Amino acid sequence: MASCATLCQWYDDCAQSRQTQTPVGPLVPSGERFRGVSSRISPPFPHTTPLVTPSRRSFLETAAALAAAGFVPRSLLATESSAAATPPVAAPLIRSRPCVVASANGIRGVTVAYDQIVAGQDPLDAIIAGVNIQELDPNDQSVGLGGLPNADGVVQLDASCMHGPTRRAGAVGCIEDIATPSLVAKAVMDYTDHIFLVGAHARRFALEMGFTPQNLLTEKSRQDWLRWRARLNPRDARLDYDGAVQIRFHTGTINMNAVTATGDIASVTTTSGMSWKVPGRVGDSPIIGAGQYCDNSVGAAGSTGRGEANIKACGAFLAVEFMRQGLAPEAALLQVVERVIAMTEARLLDDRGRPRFDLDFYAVTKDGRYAGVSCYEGSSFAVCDERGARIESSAFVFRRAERPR
Ligand code: SD4
Repeated sequence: MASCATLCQWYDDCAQSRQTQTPVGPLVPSGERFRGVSSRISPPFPHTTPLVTPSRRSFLETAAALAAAGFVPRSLLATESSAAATPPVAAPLIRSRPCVVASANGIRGVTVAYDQIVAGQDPLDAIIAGVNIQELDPNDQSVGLGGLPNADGVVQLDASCMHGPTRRAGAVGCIEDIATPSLVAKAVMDYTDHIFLVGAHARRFALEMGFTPQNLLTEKSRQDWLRWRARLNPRDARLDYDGAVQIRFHTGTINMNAVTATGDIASVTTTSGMSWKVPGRVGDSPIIGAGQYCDNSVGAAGSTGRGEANIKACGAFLAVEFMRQGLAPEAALLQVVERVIAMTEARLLDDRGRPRFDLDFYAVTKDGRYAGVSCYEGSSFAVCDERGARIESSAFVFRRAERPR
């Protein structure tokens, strides 16, 4: 347990950095008009309580509580004498409860990521370790190894990530032969002055960085592709599709977002995109601000589902902006879905304005609140916090029965 003197020293060392923290934006009322319901109720005006600058006394109480719960950073677990020898400098202020939120297929990953962040691991490293589980799982046909291929039978992957504390981002689009594009996106972030590499050059960059190429098309995904090929409409995946029977497009993706006990935030999304896509097609997942976004002073958000619908609304960025304005995560995500629908062309809406596609969003705030929201009732998401890993029902805009046939 950290001694009181050590904690006081650390608190005082933080005082100066607290002066410079970004203020929270103005409040706006939450979106009362939405029809979605959730199993959880979020406080409507989350930022009426300041996120920063607790009193010295409340800081010590918080630190003691976090220590008891096992959340105190390793740096605080020093003895009095070792603290004197190496005084902690510029240590971040504790102001959050650790939380990891992801698409439902991230249920294994959120546990891994959560364990890592409470052990003091960087949040981006932690969530990338979480999504690597799905990327490397040949049975998950929505990401990485075993992902469903494009129309040519080639697995092309997209991924992006953001690191809140350093305000950096990385992305790859249409990369082939590398099972963990999330790690390549992070390598773009870490080792180049760029943000986004695509296609053959993204692959070449990965090889230069030491990634091992492999055939990502599993036998199961190849058989699925062959079945689709056998029933291919000549104009499949093109705008003049004539309504003939076709093998359904499949979608799948993993988005994961985390906040640590010290309020540091990160986000990542990785995918094989839509199955049977036009070769070269890039979805929303690798687009910073669409497939995922994070701002260390506010929170993070990301998406799964029809990328073409999300890209035009910059959904992840918009969600973070709504949270910055004071909306709770669920209200923010419901507003994003409403915006997506407002930006959708008529051919993808039924005669009552309901979308003919699925789109889900996930978000976490700097103080550890979270939400998942979907266009239609029936979706779920994965979350892990001090109560453990679990699947929760997403809030929604339309009831299941309202979905166009
Ligand atoms: C894409 N958003 O490529 C991805 C696909 C997806 O669940 O998330 N599917 O458009």
